[in-house]
Amino acid sequence: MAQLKVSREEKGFGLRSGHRIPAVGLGTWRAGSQASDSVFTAILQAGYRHIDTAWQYGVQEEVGHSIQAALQAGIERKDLFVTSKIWCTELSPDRVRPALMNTLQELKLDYLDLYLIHWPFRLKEGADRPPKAGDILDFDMEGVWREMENLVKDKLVRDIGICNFTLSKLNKLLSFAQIMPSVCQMEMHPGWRNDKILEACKRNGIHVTAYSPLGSQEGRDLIHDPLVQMIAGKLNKSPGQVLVKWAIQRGTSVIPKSGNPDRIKENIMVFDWEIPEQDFQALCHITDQKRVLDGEELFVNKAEGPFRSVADVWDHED
Ligand code: NDP
Ligand code: 1BO
Repeated sequence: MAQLKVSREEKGFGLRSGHRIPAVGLGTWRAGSQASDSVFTAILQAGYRHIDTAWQYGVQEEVGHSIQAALQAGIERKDLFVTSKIWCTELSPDRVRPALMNTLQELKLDYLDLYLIHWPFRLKEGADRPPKAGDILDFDMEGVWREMENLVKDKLVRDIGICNFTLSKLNKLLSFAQIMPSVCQMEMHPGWRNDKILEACKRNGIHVTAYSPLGSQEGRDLIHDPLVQMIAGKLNKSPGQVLVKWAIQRGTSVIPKSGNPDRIKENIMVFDWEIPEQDFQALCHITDQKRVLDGEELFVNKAEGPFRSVADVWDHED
């Protein structure tokens, strides 16, 4: 895997639309009651300009509150990059625009920088976890994407994209997209490199954002991985910084979540130093590769329905 240099001045990556995405953003999944303070700290004290949220996280109002506070403190809207995601229950063409309008209202914004399809599966409202028979509905990917494209045409969102796609779903989308996805957001860290989708996105000019870059909460404990710790010690950086920097050196933007002010600040202090090639490559060769977010709880019903296993969710591509 070749490394990619991120512009030191911009600290971001260009999108095919001509817009730029900041290299480091703040994740807000499971931020709960800390969301508002975290976003405030991130923007006004740590210098983040990229916030990643989603309707499903239930924190958009708190995120919006702190974005407003940042704007009132003098940060310009054009300098922020705000991402949100459409949830599975809204994945029918007639529900796309109302879902976006609700998200804009919660965030107190008049446009989003990036709107993503959160997962490429349509769930019935009130679907159980795991889903029962009939909870997973047909997903009209083309009809939904057309409506996402219309949001761009109407300047309600600047870029559109996808999350949790497989190669076969990506190819299907590319066969009818009139506006290409600018960004594909996927789980990526040294314990789940996800190389195939990264390469496919690069071939198609789609920028990739790495989610769960630290292995996620109660996921994979990469912070205490001996290799990560060894490299962190050698570079006099924290394990979290090494994981964030590894993602950037792969050419991906990255959205670590933290509710702790010190860790929020630490996670963005990843510029003006590099992981040396040998250490970068060592992190690229961890053999125990496994997803943390495999979608089992959300989509798998072993007895009935379209997804009887995690392999079904991922189109048997792993
Ligand atoms: P991360 O990999 O960002 O890990 C978050 C965990 O790491 C938290 O427990 C946090 O604790 C801890 N942490 C943060 N910084 C450090 C540090 N420097 N040292 C040690 N521990 C640290 O997990 P997420 O799964 O939250 O992923 C990040 C973001 O990606 C999400 O918040 C969300 O915005 C997005 N995402 C998108 C998905 C999608 O389907 N599109 C799926 C999953 C995530 P603490 O808060 O106490 O610091
Ligand atoms: C269930 C949502 C996963 C985090 O984006």
